[in-house]
Amino acid sequence: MSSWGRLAAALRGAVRGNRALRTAALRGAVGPAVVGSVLGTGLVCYHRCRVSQRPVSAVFAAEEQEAPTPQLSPRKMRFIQFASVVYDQEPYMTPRDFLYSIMLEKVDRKLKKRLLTAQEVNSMLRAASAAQPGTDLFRTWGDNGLISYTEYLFLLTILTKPRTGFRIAFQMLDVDGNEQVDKKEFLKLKKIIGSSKARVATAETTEDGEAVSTSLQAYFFGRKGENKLKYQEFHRFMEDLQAEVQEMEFLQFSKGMDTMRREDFAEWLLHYTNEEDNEIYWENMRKKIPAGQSITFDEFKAFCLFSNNLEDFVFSMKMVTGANRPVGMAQFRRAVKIATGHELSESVLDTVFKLFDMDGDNCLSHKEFMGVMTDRVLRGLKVQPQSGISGYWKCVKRETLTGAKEALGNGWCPI
Ligand SMILES: [Ca+2]
Ligand SMILES: [Ca+2]
Repeated sequence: MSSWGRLAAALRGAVRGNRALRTAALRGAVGPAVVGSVLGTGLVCYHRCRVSQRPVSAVFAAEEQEAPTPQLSPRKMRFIQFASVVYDQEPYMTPRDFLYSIMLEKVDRKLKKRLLTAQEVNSMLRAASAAQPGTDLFRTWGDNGLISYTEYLFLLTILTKPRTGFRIAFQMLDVDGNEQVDKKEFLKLKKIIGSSKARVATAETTEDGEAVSTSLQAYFFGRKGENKLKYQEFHRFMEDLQAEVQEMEFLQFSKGMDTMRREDFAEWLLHYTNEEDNEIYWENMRKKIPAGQSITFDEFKAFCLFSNNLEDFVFSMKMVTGANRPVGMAQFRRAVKIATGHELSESVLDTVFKLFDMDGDNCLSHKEFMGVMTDRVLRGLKVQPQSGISGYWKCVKRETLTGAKEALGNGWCPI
């Protein structure tokens, strides 16, 4: 196995390792403090809603009491932590909650979850069915919308997938292969990535009716669920969502300005990495990166596109170097171009190289770069994945690789 082949293996190991670490860290952080804490509020509420089916008012009154240990995945705990509304005893995220869950490590909730009436939900669904596509869709919806847990999982996967996976994702949704997805097919995906049998049973009873029950369903299929979703619309939705989150992250780190300084970009790069390790990177930055240079939104977007294509990058890197050695900036640039079809700007490349080059040889080894990038890419996915969701994307990936293999012919070497 060549160096970059090992890198791919290491990358997979690192992702697993990081996930395990994160999961452990999350458990450590929330475990003792869960009851009576902000997160505990949601957990206790959710758990009791599900288990005892008691009225929500009684649940909220009982928030401070001890609760049995809930059997919830870390990702579900994260969903409940950020979800700010409850309808029919189920917690939901608003579109604003979803964006916050991507951008923020945790939410410091000062208010209780809002209990929605049927009338309020109807008005949200009406608004969602009339919404126009765009890169401000979720921000326009704000708190005026409902996102279910399974949709949250679905949206998270969209954020970190390369665009080559969009077509396959659509085809998997389009069960009967008629080039459009209807509401019934969309709900099947929800069952695929749903967390448990109990959850699926609930979904069936509440969602098999004619009407739509969440903002995404209303947006894709209309208020009565009668519309069909075409690939073009699906692709646009995925692109817009990626762009919307990128724009918000850019504005967060540029402090609302049109460009971000190179140190802001470095801060964004290191945002989701292990804090204990970061001081050495800041030291690198202080020593090597000149002040007064900035990065535009387009340069930032190109880097985001690249970070969603890391596996393709590893593959193209292997083709570019073909040997067991760290890579210089020129080779790195070329591999990025092959993997994404786009160039990274000089400022972005230079920042990446100077920040992550730990041994000062002006090259990046896989250890120097990929360890940090895998953390970076995981973003809101930093908890252990659902088996359903990873199974779905594993299938998407397998199909992508099969296509790549056909395209590359004999030159193919699996990573
Ligand atoms: Ca279909
Ligand atoms: Ca180096």
